[in-house]
Amino acid sequence: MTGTVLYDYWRSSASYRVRIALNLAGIAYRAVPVDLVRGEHKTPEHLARNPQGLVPVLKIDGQRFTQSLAILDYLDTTRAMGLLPEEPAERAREMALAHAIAVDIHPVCNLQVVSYAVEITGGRDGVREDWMRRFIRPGLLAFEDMLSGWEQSPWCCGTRPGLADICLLPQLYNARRWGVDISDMPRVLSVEAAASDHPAFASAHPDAVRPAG
Ligand SMILES: N[C@@H](CCC(=O)N[C@@H](CS)C(=O)NCC(=O)O)C(=O)O
Repeated sequence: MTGTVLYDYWRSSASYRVRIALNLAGIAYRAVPVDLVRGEHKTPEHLARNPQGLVPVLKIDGQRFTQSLAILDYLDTTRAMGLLPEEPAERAREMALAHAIAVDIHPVCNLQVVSYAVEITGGRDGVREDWMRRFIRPGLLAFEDMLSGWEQSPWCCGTRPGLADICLLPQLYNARRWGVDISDMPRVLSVEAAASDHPAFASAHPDAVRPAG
């Protein structure tokens, strides 16, 4: 295995997290799209990469990794990215922010979960949108409250982008995609503004990596 390869899907939040981190670390990579809508993540080829049948999968340093938070931890540790504060209490608080999104909001809004909710409600119009709004808005409101413990300048937890920001931005993309009202979340909105001006975040955005056609 040579070179860094990211198996991802342009709209996948977990993949978006890894793209941001690779960009922040300055690691060049080749993206191999795994189309979730076409079910390519359930093919034998992809299941051989990740038995969970999920993206992302990252090949790097001659190894293969799954689970975006584990991948972020590997990049942070091996590339000294400083994604988390060193002080233990601050570190635990920033991890809590990241987990509030990646462990609590994101899994219930995953494709297979929402598709099943639509299926068992007979495919009623609007179920997908209702489901997304039901979980994303309260989750982000709590995140906004959790941020009150930090001096924002301009990122979630200080002057440089960290783990919380890497988890937040993909979730905001989804919030906007599903019409979730975030207008009453000023701290979240200010992080979004900071990211829109940052090349590592901007070039990881789904619209910047969407395959042609
Ligand atoms: N905890 C995993 C979650 C990965 C995950 O759920 N990926 C989604 C895309 S964001 C996926 O592959 N979904 C396929 C499906 O739901 O069928 C991680 O952080 O990597």
